[in-house]
Amino acid sequence: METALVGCSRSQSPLFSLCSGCYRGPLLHKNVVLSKDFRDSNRCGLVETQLNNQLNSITQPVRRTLVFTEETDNSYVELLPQKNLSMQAFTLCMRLATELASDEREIILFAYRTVDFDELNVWREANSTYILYLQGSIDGVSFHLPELNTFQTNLCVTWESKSGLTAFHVDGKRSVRKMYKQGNIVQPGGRVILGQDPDSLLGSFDINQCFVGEIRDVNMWDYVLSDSMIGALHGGKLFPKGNIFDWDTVKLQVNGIDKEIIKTLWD
Ligand SMILES: [Ca+2]
Repeated sequence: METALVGCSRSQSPLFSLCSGCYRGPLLHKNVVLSKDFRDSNRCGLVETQLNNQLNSITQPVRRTLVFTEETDNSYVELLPQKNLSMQAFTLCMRLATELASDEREIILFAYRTVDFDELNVWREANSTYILYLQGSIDGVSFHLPELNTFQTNLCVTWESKSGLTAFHVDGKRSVRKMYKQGNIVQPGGRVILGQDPDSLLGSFDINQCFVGEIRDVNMWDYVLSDSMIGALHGGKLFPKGNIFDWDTVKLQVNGIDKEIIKTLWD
């Protein structure tokens, strides 16, 4: 597939990863012409606005969707990160759809496990709260959020060690902020999987905790994205590439005895 280099900027703002790189993707619209202001600008706000306007005319590129069609206690998808998960802050986003009602059971949404700990886990609990756990699964921070349902929900969670501030975003709207694990550092050396809760490294799964439904657009950054960036991301207007996971390029490995129940679709 032909690739388009849509735009670059010389700016290095850490808040806008767009501003420190270029959009590369399928050449879907050959008539995109960047203004001289865009090419020469060092101001992220201007770059963001102009890129917004110009990307609005581009069709979204085709993306992978993982479909977990049935419950299993042995099959999962491993994500291979671009760099290790030694982090003092992060933003994790994903699009989820499930018909497992909250009064049925808990569901693991994202699991990063080291040998010793559930280092960074995200759950939808049976009482309809959402919980982030860092370094253990005892004292998580919980939020009351709208239900996941059969349509895709864009769920993001942000955390920063320095302040301890933690928040969820659902379809671009932020929850209240809460304090959690101030001073903690997410440790490297673990494995990231979707679909199962590992009680040991890549094992000890429980069929009553597995994910059933669809997952796509799993992106992760080792810094906190602003509310406006997460809102723009939800709207599909920007492409701030995740520097831990970039869903467009992340390597996925489907594993397990019943791995055929996990389908990879392109839509
Ligand atoms: Ca478990």
